[in-house]
Amino acid sequence: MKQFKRTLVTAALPYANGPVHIGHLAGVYIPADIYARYLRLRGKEVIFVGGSDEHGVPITLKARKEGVTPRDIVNRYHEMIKKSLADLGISFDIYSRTSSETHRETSSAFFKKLHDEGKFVQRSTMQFYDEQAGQFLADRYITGTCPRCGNPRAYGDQCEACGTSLNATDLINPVSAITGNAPGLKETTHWYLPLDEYEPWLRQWILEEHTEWRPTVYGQCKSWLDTGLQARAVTRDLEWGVPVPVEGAEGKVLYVWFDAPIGYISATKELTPAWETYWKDPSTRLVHFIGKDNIVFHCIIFPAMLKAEGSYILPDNVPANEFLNLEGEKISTTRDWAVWLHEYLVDFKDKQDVLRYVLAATAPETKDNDFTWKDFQARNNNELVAAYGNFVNRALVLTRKYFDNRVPARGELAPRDTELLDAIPRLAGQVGKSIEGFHFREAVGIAMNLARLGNKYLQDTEPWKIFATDPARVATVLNVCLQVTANLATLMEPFMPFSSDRLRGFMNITPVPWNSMGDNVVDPGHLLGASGLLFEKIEDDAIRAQVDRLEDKKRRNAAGQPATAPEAAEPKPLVPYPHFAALDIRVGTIIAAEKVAKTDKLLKLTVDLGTETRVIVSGIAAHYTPAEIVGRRVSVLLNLEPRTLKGIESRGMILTAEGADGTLALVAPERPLPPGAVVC
Ligand code: B3M
Ligand code: ZN
Repeated sequence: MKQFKRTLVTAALPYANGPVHIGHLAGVYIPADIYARYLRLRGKEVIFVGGSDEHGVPITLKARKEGVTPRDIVNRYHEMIKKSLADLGISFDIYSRTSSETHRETSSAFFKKLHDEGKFVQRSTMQFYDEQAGQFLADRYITGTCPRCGNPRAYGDQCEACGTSLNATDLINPVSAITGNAPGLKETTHWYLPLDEYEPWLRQWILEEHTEWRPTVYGQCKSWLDTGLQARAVTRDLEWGVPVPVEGAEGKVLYVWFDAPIGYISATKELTPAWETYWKDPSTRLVHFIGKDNIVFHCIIFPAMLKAEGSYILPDNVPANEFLNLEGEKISTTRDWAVWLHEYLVDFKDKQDVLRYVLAATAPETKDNDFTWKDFQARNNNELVAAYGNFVNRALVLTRKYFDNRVPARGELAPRDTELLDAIPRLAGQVGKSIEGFHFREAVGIAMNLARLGNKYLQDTEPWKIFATDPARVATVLNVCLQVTANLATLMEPFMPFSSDRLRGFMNITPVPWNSMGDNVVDPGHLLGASGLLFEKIEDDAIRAQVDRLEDKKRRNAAGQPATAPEAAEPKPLVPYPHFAALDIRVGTIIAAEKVAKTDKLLKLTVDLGTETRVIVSGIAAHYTPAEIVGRRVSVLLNLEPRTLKGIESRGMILTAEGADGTLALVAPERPLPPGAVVC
């Protein structure tokens, strides 16, 4: 195998249109973090980059649905995703975002170079257009039946069911995701990457040179190559995105899947001035962690872009995971059928490692897998508490009890003792080999085996029964146990960093280097720290609450009620009184109302505030018609910074309330107060 000097680990950039859930974690972020942490522990040169994918139709669809701007959406979710991943211990060296200026410059320059070197083909074609919405329908703005697998909800650029990348005109029975109408066709010009020209090279690079890739990844690539590649448009008729940096491209942006992978490069630029060493020096190993629906973009399209550009290295491996289901059903954001990371971190405070462990131990590495709360509870109680935690706890408690909390000196080792001590470097080597082979389920299982062996050793030697008669033997047994315990803190670190830190605190030790794992890592006489429980039992009621929450979602979905916005359940952080007092909220009366063109969500309202009237744009067109809202009293937040929505300057905000079932109502005084009355 080729020798590399350093590793560049990337994790797929989550769309900043919603929180992350356990599917994202199991598919991408936990395996990537295990891998990056392991390489650091081995003393290897590694950087781990990620960030939010902030362009593309998923963002603008969400903004349209909420009647806000795409910038509002990405700012909300970028911070939420970044914080929740950090709180789970996903140890990015940088978590950036593709709306950054560095990314705009980097992706524009990348496109410009290919354009100026004639690597694109410019074509005018008929593309789907929604007359009522007044826009072209690209990517998720259009859905239809996948010509390859029959999935009825394929998107204009990809079918997530079979992973195939599509041109919108490939879809059968296409429908506009904006109005639901059957779309018309309208001529437009775009720049295409002629993937077909890279097919011979891709066949050689993947099918000949990367036979070591996961069979699921290799198989998908082979199947697309065997079907034959087509040129792919890398620009779009959209407003939100990186503007196409060439003449004649007004109103066009880079296709999100052209700019997003370049986000890995931009993030690296923001992280280190040595970014070119990572991206252009062939002694760097590039590894992309992704979900299976992203394989075509990371194994076919992005490599073709890199090849066309000519100065970059190519991915050495792309260990894509399959999908994780939840309680037997596909995870779904729209149906709110998910375990959201930010909610988990509140409901299971300080149990980050339990989720990391369970998702590593059940990772969908070779086929889709299923997360159940029952299994989550069982693995915590029967493996983390009963094996790992129990072993560590007894070793520490008995040492405190019999040897004044100091590591006892040991006597002659019995074969039983040597057998356990020899298992440490052997199993550590196997864990390392599994991680290096991207077999993380296997790796965490082997690591847990060392804890199980320790637990069994204690149960077999029963030191608590023989201390009165043979304290010297007990000293030897506990010395052996404490060597194992100190090694476990390192061995478990890639999977469960929080408990490893806690365990080292209990032992009052610095980390045992991975390359030094084995016997004699804690010296006789060493004073241990204050100990506690490494893991706590998870009781049935905590699991019942989660299962009930899912049952309730299932009922709401069955009744056709919209799912609760996951973030709505979250109480916002406390604010100091002055922050509230700074808000200037007044009573107003709506004196005129009209729909805003090119959107079905916004109303332009003229509001009488007593001493003045204002124009305010509000995202309530799905809930009120202009006719029925004129004359209504409203509460208006006056001193909100003005914003321009669809070309209209909106000065203020109409306060509304939304119920769990999606019903929306105006917030207004329940008595007839005059316009201008102060709300406080
Ligand atoms: N934003 C994630 C997805 O398809 C996509 C990954 C980009 S990685 C460059 O859900
Ligand atoms: Zn399909």
